[in-house]
Amino acid sequence: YNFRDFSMCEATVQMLEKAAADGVETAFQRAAEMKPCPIGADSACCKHCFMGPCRLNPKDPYAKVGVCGATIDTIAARNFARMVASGCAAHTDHGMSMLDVFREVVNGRIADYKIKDEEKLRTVAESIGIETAGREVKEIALDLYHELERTYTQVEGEIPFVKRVPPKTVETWRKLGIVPRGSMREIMEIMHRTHIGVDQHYENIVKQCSRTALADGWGGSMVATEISDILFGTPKPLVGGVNMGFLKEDHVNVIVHGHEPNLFESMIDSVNDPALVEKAKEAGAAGINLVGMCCSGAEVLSRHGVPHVGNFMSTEVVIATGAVDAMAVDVQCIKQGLSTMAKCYGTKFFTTNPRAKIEGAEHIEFHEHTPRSCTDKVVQLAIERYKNRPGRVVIPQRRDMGIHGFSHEYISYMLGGTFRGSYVPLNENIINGRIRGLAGVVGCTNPRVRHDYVHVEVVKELIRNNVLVVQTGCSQIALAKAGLMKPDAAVLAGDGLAEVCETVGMPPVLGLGSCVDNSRILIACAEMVRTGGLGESIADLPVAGAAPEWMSEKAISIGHYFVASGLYTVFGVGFPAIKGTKFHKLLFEGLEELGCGKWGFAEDPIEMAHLMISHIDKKREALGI
Ligand code: BF8
Repeated sequence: YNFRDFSMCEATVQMLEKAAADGVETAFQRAAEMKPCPIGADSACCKHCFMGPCRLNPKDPYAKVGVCGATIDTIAARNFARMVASGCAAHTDHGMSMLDVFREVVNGRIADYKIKDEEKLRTVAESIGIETAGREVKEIALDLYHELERTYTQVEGEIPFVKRVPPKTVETWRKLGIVPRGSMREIMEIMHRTHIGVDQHYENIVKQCSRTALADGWGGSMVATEISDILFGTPKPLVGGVNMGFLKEDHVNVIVHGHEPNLFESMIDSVNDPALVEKAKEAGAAGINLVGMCCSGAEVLSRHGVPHVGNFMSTEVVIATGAVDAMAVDVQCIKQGLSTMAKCYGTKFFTTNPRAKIEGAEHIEFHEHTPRSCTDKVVQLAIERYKNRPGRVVIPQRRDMGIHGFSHEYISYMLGGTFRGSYVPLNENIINGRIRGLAGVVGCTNPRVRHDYVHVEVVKELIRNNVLVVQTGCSQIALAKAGLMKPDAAVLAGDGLAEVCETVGMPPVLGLGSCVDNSRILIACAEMVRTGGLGESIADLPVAGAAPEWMSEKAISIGHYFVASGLYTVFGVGFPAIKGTKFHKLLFEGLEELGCGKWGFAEDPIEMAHLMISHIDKKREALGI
């Protein structure tokens, strides 16, 4: 293989070469050797009952129906719905774990964490109508806990954060019957409706997709973001480093990879514990080096500036450095292949969450009441491995510095100034045309396309056309490695955007954190509407989204909550629907006619950027700006 075709990340290519020389294969090779099933890729198969599995012909989708009579529209809509349900479940279960920690902290049952950001606690509480004036922090926090619990359990009526949605957008949702109840109810209903012989009208299935996806974006994901900010601090811009060069040969290297920030927060305490540092030194190391990967990493990069060594498609190859003494994982996007990889290189590989055990990994359970018993043990075992490092260590010498940690609060502060934090300047710059619009470029990396490349090219084309880009997750890491998270990247921006960046001293690409932090984009959109001058609903905004290298079901849920919220969202790689079918038409055209946003698709990054730009221009024209 020519590994440069696999990835544009130099460090990843270098480690792919090393792994190949060591006789070890990764997801890149497995993808190249296993072409996607052409029927499954078009979502033309159904295995919801055992009269099948049934396969339709993607080239002639209406020629056949399943054994039960299900049409291509029913089959594809049901498959899509189950992806939304799973993605929503992942985000909302993560949010619920954060809420569990919050409840225990508020009740004084966890000593290791505390409410770090009281100001954020008050703002979030006020945003959903909780009285804060003259009240104790604990009282407010308890009320907030009970309100937010409804995000999950509410049987009837609207979830709390619907109060943050622009009224006109909520009006559309009410008209369509898609205002979310608690996510448990919505996910349960999707699973019921997609069972054999229940909902067999693609329009009705898509309706439930919207409702469930909204329970993710304005529910579970938003709870995860807001509670994490309250407990661990709201991110503010800071200089942070990305890439494999942040591993240190003479240190004990510990990687945390996954999604829930509490594991990482406690690991930060463990690696700074003087007794453990002393132990590392006794073992001959200069110290302990903690770095992150994937979304856990993106979150602590934003919040604390902890270095990040790579996104989803770098998680296996990083182990080929031989420098990783321990990798601790919790939930989501953890490849089972890591277990084999860790075995090959003698890396200690630990699962920590009861929801996610992996054959071959050692399980050290993380309990939020006694978190250090897990993280200290991981560090101790990492020190053991350092002492007996089995092989040669090769660390790609690449380090990319950039600015990270732009919360939606900080965007308003940065553009509005210390004394009048507001979205007025952003809106003004959009209205006067210096900024053409806003784009959220987010999501995974996927070995079906050249790693990082589509992200980087889409974003470059957007900023060249004066579109301000906000980012999360693995996409943010791709752009950080490409050097676009620095203020001097403004030279790559069009004149208008460059002028704004230079005046404010900000990069043209703003990193907001992990995938659940896509909820920050929703809040930014709500603020833009509230501020005025850009229409009355989210669907009026000159804003678009993209997940150029998506792969996870979470990405589908995110894409669909963007769409249901009113945004145009373009995916790359492939799309699980057949062009020309009624289901496809509904997602790509019909939803917009109903007052929502719509889906788009393009494989080519330049085409993808221009689909987004045309949409932004269309919205500008409708606004008369
Ligand atoms: O939630 S961007 S590969 S790490 S799914 Fe996974 Fe995709 Fe990365 Fe985080 Ni999001």
